Amino acid sequence: MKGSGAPGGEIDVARLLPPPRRATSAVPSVPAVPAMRATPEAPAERATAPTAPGEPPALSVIVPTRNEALNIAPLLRRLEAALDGLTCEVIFVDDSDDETPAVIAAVGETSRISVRLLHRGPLERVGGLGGAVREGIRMCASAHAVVMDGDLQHPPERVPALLATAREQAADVVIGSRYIQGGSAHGLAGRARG
Ligand SMILES: Nc1nc2c(ncn2[C@@H]2O[C@H](COP(=O)(O)OP(=O)(O)OP(=O)(O)O)[C@@H](O)[C@H]2O)c(=O)[nH]1
Ligand SMILES: [Mg+2]
Repeated sequence: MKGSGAPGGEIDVARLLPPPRRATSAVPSVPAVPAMRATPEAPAERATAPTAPGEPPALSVIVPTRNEALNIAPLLRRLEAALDGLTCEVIFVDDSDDETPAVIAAVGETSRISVRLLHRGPLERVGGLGGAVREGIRMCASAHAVVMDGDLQHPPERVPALLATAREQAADVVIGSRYIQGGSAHGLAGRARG
């Protein structure tokens, strides 16, 4: 989707990131949240709904977004339904030039899921999509993170199965693939792409 008008990012240093941690199947205690300066490497985060103090969420969902305004509400609705009963945070790492960050903030206000937003301005978009995923992983409060696209090509309904596999097998990485038994390319662009 294309749009216009770059929304400004209000800087809130009170809601900055936990230190990077290696994902394991064990759920760690909550680390103290250090103060960090906003830099192009670690931009300040705007949180629409803070992660509850105390226990970390069971799952962090990282969604890189670039001009996905129309997809945010359906994505969050489907995640809410799919992850019902699970403590969860959704971290949007957004490099949009359209109204996507404003939509994330608005939808996040009423979401059952804790919604966190890191909007990167035009000069902060280190590494593009890959850099956004890396930032999202750095931000995770949970020991388990799932990365999914914001354009509804990755079905939120599959997330619980990914988490269950990670837990059951103590796996470091679990992937969904169209090539495994029962896999499907439904909704994806090209037959040849993985
Ligand atoms: N933060 C961030 N997100 C991006 C960037 N480029 C793409 N994205 C997001 O990353 C996800 C995947 O991007 P797509 O362009 O759909 O990539 P794709 O699924 O491989 O390609 P298509 O098959 O054409 O959909 C989507 O949620 C995009 O909004 C970027 O530069 N920064
Ligand atoms: Mg896509």
